[in-house]
Amino acid sequence: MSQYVDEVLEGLKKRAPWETLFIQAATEILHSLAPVLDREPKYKKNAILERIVEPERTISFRVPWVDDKGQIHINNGWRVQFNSAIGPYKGGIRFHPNVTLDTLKFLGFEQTFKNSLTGLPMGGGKGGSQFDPNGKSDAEVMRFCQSFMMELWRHIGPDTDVPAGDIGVGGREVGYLFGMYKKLRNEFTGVLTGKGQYWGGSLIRPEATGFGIVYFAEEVLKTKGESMKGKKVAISGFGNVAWGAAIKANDLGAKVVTISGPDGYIYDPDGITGDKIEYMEEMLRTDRMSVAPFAAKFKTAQFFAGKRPWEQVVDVALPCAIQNELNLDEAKLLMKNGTMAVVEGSNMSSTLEAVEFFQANCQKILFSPGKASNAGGVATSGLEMSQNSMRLGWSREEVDSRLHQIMVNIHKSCVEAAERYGTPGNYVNGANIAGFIKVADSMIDQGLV
Ligand code: 2IT
Repeated sequence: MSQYVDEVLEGLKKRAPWETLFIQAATEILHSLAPVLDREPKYKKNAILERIVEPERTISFRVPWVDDKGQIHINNGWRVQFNSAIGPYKGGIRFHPNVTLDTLKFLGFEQTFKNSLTGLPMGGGKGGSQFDPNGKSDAEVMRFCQSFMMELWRHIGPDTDVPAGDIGVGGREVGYLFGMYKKLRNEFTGVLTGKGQYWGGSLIRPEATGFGIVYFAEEVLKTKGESMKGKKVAISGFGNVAWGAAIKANDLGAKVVTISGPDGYIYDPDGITGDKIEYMEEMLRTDRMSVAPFAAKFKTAQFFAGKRPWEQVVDVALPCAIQNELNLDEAKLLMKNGTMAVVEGSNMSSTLEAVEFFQANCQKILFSPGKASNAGGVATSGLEMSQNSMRLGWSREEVDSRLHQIMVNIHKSCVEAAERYGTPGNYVNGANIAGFIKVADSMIDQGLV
């Protein structure tokens, strides 16, 4: 069956050889599926691989906006509606200067499997723009978001496609997007998640991705009779995901010694706690490109310019910044330094070579792919959708306990699927297989559409 996998991958490379991120994501996922395809001929017979790698719909639009000086700018806007076999399209919107359609295809494809793993009825989608919110005024961000929604509104809806935040899209942006949707549609619905707490947002949604990563890491460590307590932890990034992970790692008694930005990383042997975590939010608001100010403010912290935190000797590594932020050399170094677990927080944090290395060494270093360990964010978005549909809101404790249970369940699904298909301890295979089966069987049930 690996021949079927190779044929489909070759087809993708031929159609769009420039889509390197999407091809990377597809290669990792499809390679994991070979044992399932061997056992179940129905997937090849129904051309499931050819169908699942093709987004159901891709919307591409112009986003014109005016800056504070009156100058006109044009950006691209996209929404990739990847797969709706198990629920409405669901996934974030990313505003980042490097975003291309390739980025959003990789993210939408990953999202399809991730959302399936949550056990909630959500299909996969992703959207975004190369608009760079860094250095823009609130008014400029508002005008951009409004212009973006002036096209997107006709393609989304609470039962069709429910976007949320991602890199560069937080509470402020979701607010501006929601406001314009509501005005155009004249409807107050749960069309976006990550909303403000007074207008339909779920408690814990801001923390959820980071909390979920650490809940997952705890489950991963448990398989070796270990826990987060007393562990030295390297986190990369300093945005929403890194922030939530740092809070929960501290809660569980671990010591967070690094965070990072595009300019380098911070090492703080005293641990990043309390007001240092609060300061991460302030830095993000000021300049998304730089963590250097952290070392100027906190005397125990050191700044390593142009470096990544994976050179530090730590027990647990949580990459929480962006795709391909951990390469093969760094994977080898982490293992050499005795790191017990690498639990991805960003989507596709590790390069394909690094993932293959981790898979080959999964008895020596535990490795979890983002689509499993960062699924707590979208899972809590799913809980926000449920609360919106019921027109009521759950307490922090209720949402947090559901989130925790979902992460425990995802971990269990990954472990069981990896064992069932002959690769125990391989969370990459486990996540891809468990996510795939639900989507693929639903596609078969619903016929060729
Ligand atoms: O990558 C992700 O899972 C997200 N950006 C969250 C998506 C969501 O719909 O909450």
